[in-house]
Amino acid sequence: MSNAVLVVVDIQKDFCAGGRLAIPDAEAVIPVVNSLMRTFQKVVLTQDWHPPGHVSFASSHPGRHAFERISLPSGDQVLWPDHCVAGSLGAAFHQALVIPANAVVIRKGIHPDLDAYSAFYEVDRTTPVGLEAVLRACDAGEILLAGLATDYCVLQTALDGRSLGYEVTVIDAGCRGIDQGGTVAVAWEAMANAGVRRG
Ligand code: VGL
Ligand code: ZN
Repeated sequence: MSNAVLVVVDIQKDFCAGGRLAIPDAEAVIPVVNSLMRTFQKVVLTQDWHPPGHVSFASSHPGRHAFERISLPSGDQVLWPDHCVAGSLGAAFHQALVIPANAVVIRKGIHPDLDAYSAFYEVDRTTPVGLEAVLRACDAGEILLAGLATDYCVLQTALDGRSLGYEVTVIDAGCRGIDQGGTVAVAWEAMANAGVRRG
């Protein structure tokens, strides 16, 4: 039997109420995630962590607005409000999160010209973010996923996990999405098609 690792995605102030890219009802995931974290021996938390002027920020593209899509060398990119700037208060974990002392923290989106949604690979699909190395070190064959946002970072982490051969369960009650134009429903469908379990 292989070990299961809990992966908690981007529960940061900027994605919660009052933050720069606030996700509706984001705080509702915190009690769910806190109780999951108490039951797992190995917990990984990710943090979206962008340098100022990051390529995913609309403000880095004169004349462009948040939530527009543009084409970049790395592919199609949704532009976001400035968010989770490395070291800023908005990039901090939400204060209500009870983080186990032995948790591993992985930061993603750290390269100025590349976005990262998945905790496995950046959007170029080749630059590793770090989760795979942690899973190998733990001899894990299975991940449970919860956090923000269902339709971006949770989705892409789940899909990459399946592509790499992991068993993946996404905890429905532990996730919330940005959901611009029905993207949460599309995300659940894509995850189901990839063999992701909905827990
Ligand atoms: C995320 C949009 C931009 C996420 C991160 O954590 O899902 N979404 N950066
Ligand atoms: Zn981001």
